[in-house]
Amino acid sequence: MSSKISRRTFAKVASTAAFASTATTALSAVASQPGGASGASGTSAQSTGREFPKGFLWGSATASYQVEGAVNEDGRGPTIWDTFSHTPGNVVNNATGDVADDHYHRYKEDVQLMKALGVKSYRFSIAWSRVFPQGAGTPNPKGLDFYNLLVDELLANDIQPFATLYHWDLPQTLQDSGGGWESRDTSKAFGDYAGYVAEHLSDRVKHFFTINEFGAFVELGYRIGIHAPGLKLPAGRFNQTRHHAVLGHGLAVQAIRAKAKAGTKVGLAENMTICVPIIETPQHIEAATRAARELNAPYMTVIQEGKYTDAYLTATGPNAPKFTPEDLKIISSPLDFAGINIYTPTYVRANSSPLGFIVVPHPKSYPHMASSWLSIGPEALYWGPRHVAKIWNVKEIYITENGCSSSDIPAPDGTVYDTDRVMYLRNYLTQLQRATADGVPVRGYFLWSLMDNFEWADGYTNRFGLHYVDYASQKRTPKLSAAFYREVISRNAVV
Ligand code: PNW
Repeated sequence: MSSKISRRTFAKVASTAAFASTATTALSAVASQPGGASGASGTSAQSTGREFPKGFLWGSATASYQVEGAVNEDGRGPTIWDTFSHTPGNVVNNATGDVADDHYHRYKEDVQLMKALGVKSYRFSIAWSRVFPQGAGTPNPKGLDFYNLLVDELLANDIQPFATLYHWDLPQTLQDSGGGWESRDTSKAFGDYAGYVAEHLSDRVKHFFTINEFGAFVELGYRIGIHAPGLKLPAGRFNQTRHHAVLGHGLAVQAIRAKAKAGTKVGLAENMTICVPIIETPQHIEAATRAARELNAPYMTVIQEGKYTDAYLTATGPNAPKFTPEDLKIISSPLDFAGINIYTPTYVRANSSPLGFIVVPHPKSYPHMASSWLSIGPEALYWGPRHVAKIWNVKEIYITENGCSSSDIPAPDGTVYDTDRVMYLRNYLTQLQRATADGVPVRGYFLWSLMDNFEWADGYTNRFGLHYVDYASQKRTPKLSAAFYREVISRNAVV
């Protein structure tokens, strides 16, 4: 290298000019043939020892309001996200989910994207207000029809449907009548809706998730106010809202058990705080394990244990939730599996405080993906399922979401070379493989997301998809990460 060119300049010139400009290839040429790269060839990656267990279920995920569009079709009732996104100032560029990915009309094409990836399962959510436009009362058969069609299309393509019953699009009527999840009536209505859906879909849908991310929609929607319904409730009312959310989950579990066909399984999809020991020593591991119980006290812990931890009740004091022993029994109704959404780590160390742990905040220089909250910590995918298996003896675990946002600008050849997403996924999957190798019973993984979509308050600015969506034309184009994921699936190994 000429001494006049700095190392950084050299790297930049080499990567952008010399190589990228010759990359006229489509992604099919980037990825090797399925299964063709194993073995002793000097050019193939070594994947021996990085395999996932036989039968590991690879999938991808989306949610109704983020992809469907068609908000005024076939009798769908308005939701808190329609109201929130249509209120100026709430979402970046005042974007809404009115059209989103138009998945409501393009679901067949989208199932083909899944088929090309090789996923064997798809996690989608059902829009409550399509099925019960008023949240309760008279069902709307046309609303359920869409999910009947989607499920049939998935099964015809050998893809197992995993349905989430609540991914944040609460019928507006329930918000108007009693303050949404602030009211026990919403918990009750949710149970009834869940039972109705299970009754009608469980001949073909064998896995249901009750609620997606208590830890996000309750906190962001009712305490911080940056998600629908945009409230900043005082502590007492807020903690009661948390309680009604877990109660709604429990009522839904009971209703599904009562109405679904035999063999139907039910669980939840929670974005637990993932406590990672700062160093893997016995003391820090023990501290992280204690932290995992305490930092998830209002949701996962009460669901698994049927009690709020003493520390949670002490900390909330006069603002603690009001509940009966019967509530706790409902909330902790036995589950068939646990789903965990995992994006970021929370580092924990042992200390001499009464609880025996303390959270170590991320330093200012800590790296994150395009979304500023999305701190990179692959070990979260090891410690999350390990804690759940160890603390609560859960025998069947799914990673119900993992993935990342990236700037995703198409190259001149039209492809998004999202090497940063591939880096993120490869590192996280390495830690997930480590968990399975250690005997943690992780049965499947749903990558968020199948395609770019409405990213809540960020609108369409943060892209999480394996497929790039041109929102003007609705064209979907596989990114480099789609080719990577296809390779992982076909080899059932980290590649
Ligand atoms: C999850 N945070 O949301 C949701 O389940 C998806 O609907 C969403 O698109 C995806 O993750 C990516 O954001 C989260 O601020 C939103 O920590 C925010 C946070 C975590 C998860």
